[in-house]
Amino acid sequence: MKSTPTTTKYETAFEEDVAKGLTSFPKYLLSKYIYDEKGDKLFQQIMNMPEYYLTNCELGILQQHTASIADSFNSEKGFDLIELGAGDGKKTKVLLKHLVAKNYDFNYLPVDISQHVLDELEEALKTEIPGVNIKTQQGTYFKTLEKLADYNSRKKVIMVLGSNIGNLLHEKAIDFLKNICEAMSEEDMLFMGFDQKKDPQIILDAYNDPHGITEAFNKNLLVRMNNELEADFNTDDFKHWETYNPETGTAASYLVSKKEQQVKIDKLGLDIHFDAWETIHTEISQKYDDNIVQWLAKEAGLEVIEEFSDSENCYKNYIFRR
Ligand code: AVI
Repeated sequence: MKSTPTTTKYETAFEEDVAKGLTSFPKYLLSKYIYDEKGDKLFQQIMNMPEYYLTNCELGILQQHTASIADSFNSEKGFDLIELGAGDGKKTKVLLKHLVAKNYDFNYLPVDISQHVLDELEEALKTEIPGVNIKTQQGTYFKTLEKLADYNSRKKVIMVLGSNIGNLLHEKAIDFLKNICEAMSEEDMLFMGFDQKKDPQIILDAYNDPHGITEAFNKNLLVRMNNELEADFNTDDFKHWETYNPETGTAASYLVSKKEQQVKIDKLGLDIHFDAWETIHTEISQKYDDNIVQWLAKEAGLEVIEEFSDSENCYKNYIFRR
C-alpha cells in the first residue's frame, strides 16, 4: 500500500505552534519563541536587573562553593564539563577560573544552538581565562549529548544553570531529565540549578519589574508574530500579567487583551478574536523545594547526591547521578 506523505500547510514549527496556540481555548503561546535576537538581549537585561534575584543567587553559590563543587566534579582521569545553554558564561567563568587556577584536568564543552553565541564565548575565554581547553559544540542539547556519548571515555559532568528547567511543566521536565539520564554513564554527573519556593512577593517582583523589561520580553512574542507572520498586534492593547501560586510553586505569565479586538495573522490566514480581558498564557517559571526535585529526579531515573545553596535557601544547585 502506498503511504501518502503527511502535509502541513505551515512552513515552520513557529507557524504551526502559533496557529495551534491562538486557536485553542484558553489561548497560549510557547515561551521558547520569545528568544530571537531581541528576546535574547531582553533576557540579558532581565538577568542584570536587581529584582531578578536568580542570577546573583546562583553566582553567589558558585563563588561560595567553588572548591567543593570542583572537588565533586573531579575524577582520577579528569573530566569533561558539558554545559547545556552556555549563554555569556558569566556564572560559569567563576568555576572555570578556579578549575584552571587549581590545574584540574578538564575540557569545557559549551553546547548552544547558536554558533554566534559560542564564538563570542570562545573569544571572551581566550582573553579572560586563556588556560581553558574549550571545544564548542553547536547543536541541539540531546543530539549533541548523543554525539558526545563516547567522547574521551572519561567522566562527563553535564551542567545546566539558570533554572531553565523551570520553564517546563513537570511532565516535560521529567522527559528533559530522562533524556539527560540516558546520555549518562554510571560515573557521570548532572549539575543543575533550581530556583526555590520563597516569599511570593519576591517572586512576583522578579517577573513584574518596574522597568518594563519583563513586559517587553513577554510582548516580544507579539512583535515576532508582527515581523514574521504578517500579524497586526498592537502591543499597547495587551497587558503583561504575572501570577504566582505558592501552593504549586508555579509563576505564570500572561498577556491580557485590554479590549475586545480582532487581530489578523495574514501569513497563517487567521483572524483571531479576543474578548475584553481574554488571556494568552505565555510562560511558566516553576519554583521548587527538595521534595519536588527528588520526585522529578526519581521519575527520571536519577538520584540527588549533593546540593549547594545560599544562606537563605533562595536557590539551589543539585548534583545528580544515575
Ligand atoms: C530562562 N528562564 C529560566 C527565565 C525564568 O526565570 O523563567 C525566563 C524569564 N522569564 C521572565 N523573566 C525571565
